[in-house]
Amino acid sequence: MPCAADSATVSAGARQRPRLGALALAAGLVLTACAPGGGRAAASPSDEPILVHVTLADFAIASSQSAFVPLKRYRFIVRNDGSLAHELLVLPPVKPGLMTPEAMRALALGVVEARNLPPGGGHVLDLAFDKAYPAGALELACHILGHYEAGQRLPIVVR
Ligand SMILES: [Cu+2]
Repeated sequence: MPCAADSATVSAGARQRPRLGALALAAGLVLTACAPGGGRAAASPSDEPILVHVTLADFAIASSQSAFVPLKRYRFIVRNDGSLAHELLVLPPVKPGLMTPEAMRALALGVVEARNLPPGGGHVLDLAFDKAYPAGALELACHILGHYEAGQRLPIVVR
């Protein structure tokens, strides 16, 4: 399967695709990952995003909340307290090696690339879930080789 080499390091894959990062930088470091029609209504002062604090470690993910509501706006404040770089993907569970990093990014509702999450680093991800996701359908995950297998995933629900 060609996926094995492709998923060897996500950071390598990310380096080949700087476009998203450049856009994120241009957008003021806020990577918005909203599905069509989901939560992109004009922000009003009374429509502040709900802050979600996500902490990455070697090799775990903790979040201030793991249950969400469709179409609400969330602002994920992501911190990497680990000694290694990590990434954060919001996507359905994917077994390691089954998908390329690119395919996972196409599937993901939101991504913070590893280059933006060095040890001690942090990043912000704005996200609105387009619909409900029952238990088992969605998770926060780091798919850098070996990290997911080591337990760096956190199931979430949207209902
Ligand atoms: Cu990781």
